[in-house]
Amino acid sequence: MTCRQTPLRLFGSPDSANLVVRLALEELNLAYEFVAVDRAKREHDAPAYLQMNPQGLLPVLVDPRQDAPVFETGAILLHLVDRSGQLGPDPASPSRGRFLKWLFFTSNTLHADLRASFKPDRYMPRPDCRPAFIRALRVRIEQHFSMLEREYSASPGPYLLAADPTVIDFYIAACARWAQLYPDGFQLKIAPYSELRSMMGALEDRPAVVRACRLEHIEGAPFTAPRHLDLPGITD
Ligand SMILES: N[C@@H](CCC(=O)N[C@@H](CS)C(=O)NCC(=O)O)C(=O)O
Repeated sequence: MTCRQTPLRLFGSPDSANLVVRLALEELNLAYEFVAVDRAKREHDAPAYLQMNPQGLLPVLVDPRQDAPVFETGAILLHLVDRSGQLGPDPASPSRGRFLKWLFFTSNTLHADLRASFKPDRYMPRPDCRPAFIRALRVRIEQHFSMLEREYSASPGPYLLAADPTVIDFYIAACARWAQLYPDGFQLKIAPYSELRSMMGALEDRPAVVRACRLEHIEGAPFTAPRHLDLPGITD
């Protein structure tokens, strides 16, 4: 009798935050099932989905070894690093603190500000205040990328911690992709951030990144020359 282990299950929609998790899963070569959630039909608001993530946000990772579904992109990434012992330093490593602080910065600050820039109406209901809100977000987001650019310049590179990528690089590259495509009223210009750009170029050459992007319906150079997806329901 063969005993088949239940694989990981990733819930997501093309080019949503699940992209980051997919990049890590493909790089780790882990078996997983992708469960498509139709954002146009607001399937992430359905009771069954809210039981997994009461925020109604993508992504969710169901790991049969865990006693509950995992949500929050940063938490899922850290879980995958700890589970696999790859794509990030272990807790005893001297670079663990550096790894954690930039992972949390990316999740709590960069990704959070980007989210507000994609949906400013949810954060600033008054339309007359929205242009000023968007301007402030733009300044913050550019400062975040400048800070990251300085950190990449200080690394022997091309990745944040050194010669090999960690989940942080995938997360930052995806944030840079979205910052160039989805903010309401502006697009980040990536050219001035040359270290970030070379890191993203190096990622684009990795077979796992090519595979993940194909599965997410992303065409062309996903980070250095991103293009909108021609699919319904992406940003609804
Ligand atoms: N802090 C969350 C943010 C996730 C997030 O913003 N997900 C978006 C897709 S990129 C989403 O589910 N949007 C649906 C909505 O806002 O209704 C995380 O890191 O997982």
